[in-house]
Amino acid sequence: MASLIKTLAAVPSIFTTAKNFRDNPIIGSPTLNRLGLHSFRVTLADWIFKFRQACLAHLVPTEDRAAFRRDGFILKRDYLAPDLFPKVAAEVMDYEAEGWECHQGDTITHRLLLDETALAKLPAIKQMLDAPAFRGLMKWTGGKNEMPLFYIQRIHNHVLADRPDDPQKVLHSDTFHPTMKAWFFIREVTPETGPFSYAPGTHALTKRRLDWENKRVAEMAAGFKDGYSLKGSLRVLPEKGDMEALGIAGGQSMAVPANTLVVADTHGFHARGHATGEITRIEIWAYSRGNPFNPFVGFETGLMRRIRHYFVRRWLVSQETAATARGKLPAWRRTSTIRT
Ligand SMILES: O=C(O)CCC(=O)C(=O)O
Ligand SMILES: [Fe+2]
Repeated sequence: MASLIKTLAAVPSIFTTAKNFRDNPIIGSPTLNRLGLHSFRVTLADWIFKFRQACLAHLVPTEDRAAFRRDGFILKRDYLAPDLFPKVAAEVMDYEAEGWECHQGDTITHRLLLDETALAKLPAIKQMLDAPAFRGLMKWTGGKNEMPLFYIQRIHNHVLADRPDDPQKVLHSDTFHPTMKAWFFIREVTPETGPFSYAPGTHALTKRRLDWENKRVAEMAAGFKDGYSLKGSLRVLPEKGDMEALGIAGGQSMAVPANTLVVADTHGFHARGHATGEITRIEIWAYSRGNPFNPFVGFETGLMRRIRHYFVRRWLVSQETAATARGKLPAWRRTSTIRT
């Protein structure tokens, strides 16, 4: 009875961002997925994303749209003007505030939310984020008439001794639908720094991709265990023959100079490259994700943005409180320390 109630309660999640094959009895239902539930969600979300992007196409030059459609990412070197970049870089390096860090494998990801309070102290970063061309690019690539969330992000590679490898270093897709993340690199990203890497063109929803996903979903229902895949972020596992099945050779490594912007659809296959030793990558990072089944591009006012930031902070605090109550460490831990 309890499991029937849990199953019925999960039905509406079909039309949300829900992606957990292990914990959600509808999303992970072998019968429903055999009948085409996973294909249906992936395909419908892809159509709706393309529709929303079409509504916002006027915001972005044709060549940028063509690159994003072809490759699943846009890479722009020398992004900021020579007078603005050093000011933005200095603000990023010097800004101190309470932040949050996540330990995954032997990596620490540290984030400082760029909300109204932060941006009031960071005029050069604010100028960058407010520029109409940048705003247009963020909105179109995210398929929403609203700006993503922005953070100052530091990736500290190999800082946690005796821990397994960083799971972000395995080629993966973040979720079942198009979703945007962006990185604006403040310092040069050398091959040693663990560059972002992306397999060009893998955002495209081909029959080959969908067949591979359906096969993996069926394998998981039959007992195949890969933790992150089960949680809805499908991993490309070379030992399972996934590279051949998908026809991909691997990620293109984005070892790039400072002042480079990368905007990617992380439904495509990507990873954090392997870093050599204890080394930090630092960037302004953007994250855009909404309900993939919402056909409306929406809009955003200053007040709505403040409310979003408030909820981000509230979520951070509540996951901390919930974990502490269970005697566990939270996924995101509050910290005032900034490692260099
Ligand atoms: O930090 C990176 O290079 C990529 C990490 C990643 O997979 C993600 O942010 O989705
Ligand atoms: Fe990812």
